[in-house]
Amino acid sequence: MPAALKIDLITLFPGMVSGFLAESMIGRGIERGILDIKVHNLRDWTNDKHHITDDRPFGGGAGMLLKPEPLFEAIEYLHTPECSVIFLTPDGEPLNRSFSRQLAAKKRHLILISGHYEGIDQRVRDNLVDYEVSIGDYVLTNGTLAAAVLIDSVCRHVPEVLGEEKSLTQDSFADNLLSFPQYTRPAEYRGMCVPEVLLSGHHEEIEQWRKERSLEKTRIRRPDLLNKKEPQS
Ligand code: 6GU
Repeated sequence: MPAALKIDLITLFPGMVSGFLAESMIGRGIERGILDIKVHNLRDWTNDKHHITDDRPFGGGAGMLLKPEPLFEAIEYLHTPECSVIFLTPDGEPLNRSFSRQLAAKKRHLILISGHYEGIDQRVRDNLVDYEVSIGDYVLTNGTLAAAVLIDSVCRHVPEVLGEEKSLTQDSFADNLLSFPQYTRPAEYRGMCVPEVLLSGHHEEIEQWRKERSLEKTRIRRPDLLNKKEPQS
């Protein structure tokens, strides 16, 4: 059976994600053949002796840009008719749950490009890239960890990857509310007690308590979510 989702990541730093891809839900998804995730070194698509991938910007200025040739050749090699190409960049559109879910639901093949934080030649962006994505308002030294974040957030929406694990319906954000506090045994630890209501067995009261705690936390931390009509899912 073909994988539910195929992802090719092009990066200068493949070692940054090898541990991530071997562990936990993603690691199991790959092991079980549900995910087909390959990491490619951009240097493999250079043709010169020194395997140069970057150069100085025309017009001057600080920093180095990824050259167009290796990226064009890499993407042409990995391209399939159904693939979407995503460039991870701090000036991209902010990643959110809705976008991750859509990718998981609609796409069978993603090619991810991770660049220097200084950027890549605009011709790659204009001609090859379908989506430009950022994971937040801060700058990382390169996009490889951002690509790992995107992979993680998309793959957990692939139904076969989630498997027996917890349903996604109780996630933070599922109904535009942050999650309520949770406790497990022991009921008392070093004098710290679990809220009485959770031990009471009264399901309606428990639901009510959880809803109130969620609302309270959301009001304090993310009041912007309370004004949203539609849940992000
Ligand atoms: Cl996608 N790349 C880099 N280099 N920095 C980021 C980012 C991406 N998203 C937030 N910061």
